[in-house]
Amino acid sequence: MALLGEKEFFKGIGEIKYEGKESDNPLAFKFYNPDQVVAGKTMRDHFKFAVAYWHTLCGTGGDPFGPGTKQFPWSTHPDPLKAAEDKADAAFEFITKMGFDYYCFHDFDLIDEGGSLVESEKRIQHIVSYLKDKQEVSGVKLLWGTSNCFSNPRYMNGAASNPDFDVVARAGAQVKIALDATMALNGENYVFWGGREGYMSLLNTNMKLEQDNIGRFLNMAKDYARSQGFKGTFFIEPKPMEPTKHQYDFDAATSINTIRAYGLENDFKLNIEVNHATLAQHTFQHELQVAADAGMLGSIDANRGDYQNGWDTDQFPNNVMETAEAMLVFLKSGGLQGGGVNFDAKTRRNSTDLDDIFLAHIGGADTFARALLVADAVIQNSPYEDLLGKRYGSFASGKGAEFVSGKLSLTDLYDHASANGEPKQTSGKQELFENILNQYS
Ligand code: XUL
Ligand code: CO
Repeated sequence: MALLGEKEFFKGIGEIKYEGKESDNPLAFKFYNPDQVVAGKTMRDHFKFAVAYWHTLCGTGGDPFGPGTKQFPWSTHPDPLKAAEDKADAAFEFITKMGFDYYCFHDFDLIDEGGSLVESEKRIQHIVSYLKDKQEVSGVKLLWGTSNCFSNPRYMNGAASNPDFDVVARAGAQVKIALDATMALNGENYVFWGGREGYMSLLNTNMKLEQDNIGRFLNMAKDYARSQGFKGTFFIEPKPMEPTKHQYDFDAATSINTIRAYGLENDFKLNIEVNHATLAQHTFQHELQVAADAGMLGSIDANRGDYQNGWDTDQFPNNVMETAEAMLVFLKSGGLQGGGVNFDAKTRRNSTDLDDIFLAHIGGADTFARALLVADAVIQNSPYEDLLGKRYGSFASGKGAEFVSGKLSLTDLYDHASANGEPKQTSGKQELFENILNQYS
């Protein structure tokens, strides 16, 4: 294959194809049929599936109790530039074999950080020009870029929210370089996940100054990118905790407040991650709905948590029924604005074969595809929409409609209530709604 150059990292694995649910081939899609049209769009266009560089190419499975377990045949070269090129070759081989169109990265997933800002920038520029060629040859595109302002010890007290201006400025320089890289690669969006933007103890924290500084910082990043011609959308990715106890962008509602409080609503939307939603004690579909209702449903980081664990396990999605509830919100709100579905997920530490990475992404894509089909069938063929409409039918005509259009006063409510006596009891029919979802799955 011309695309692969001399090296092939995933030997013995060819292009992953759709073979339908009767197929016994583990290395085939059973439900994700990229060209199948659902609700007026191909699955490929609905999802814009992306591979997350940090997990898939960099994550060898280390955890607080032990080192990585996976032997990746790339990134072994002693020269960091060559190691980064190998990693890029592996990335593009993988993405192309999966038949996906997109990838996402943090700056220092692409190449190791250098010993100084100047050296780091040189390294990033080197790998960006290498990736540019790979994008051109393969047709793979950059869904979003971001900057890792949370791993390096210099950010232990935060990046944009750091109490020391020198660190804030250092983060600014890093974000400028990451924005330049994203723009050079025609990145469609840029993400801010506030890794250490939060606090552990209020005793040593000036919360107002830290949050206002984040607002100033985001505005600077936006102004710079716009001045360089960037047309894409910026996303904030909410997360309630981990690494800090109190993250400033706790959930969708909190992040929407950040966006509005600092005048960013024309440029920023949200990137909603499943496991971050559940850590915030919300469902994924709740977070999608909050974002959609604000006109800010931009992108998705697909994964799942574990119901018995209270941390960010970043497992691949596999729950069709839960994802179907999310796809109902997705379809009814018109999909994602500018973003896509990025598999921010990692294989388990004891999944050590290279083909496990394929199996994981196949499972994730099939889960979303099957869930989309369920949601579409529920909307198109079931009594669901009718039932939902009827539940709110009292606002469609008469006094209810006048209330919705703002024509009534509190005295009008009093008059209506006085004339009508005790309202009749109306069942919420939750079990019926749940049964419909089950029936159409
Ligand atoms: C962390 C997380 C990040 C962001 C990008 O939980 O989700 O990988 O997606 O920084
Ligand atoms: Co994420």
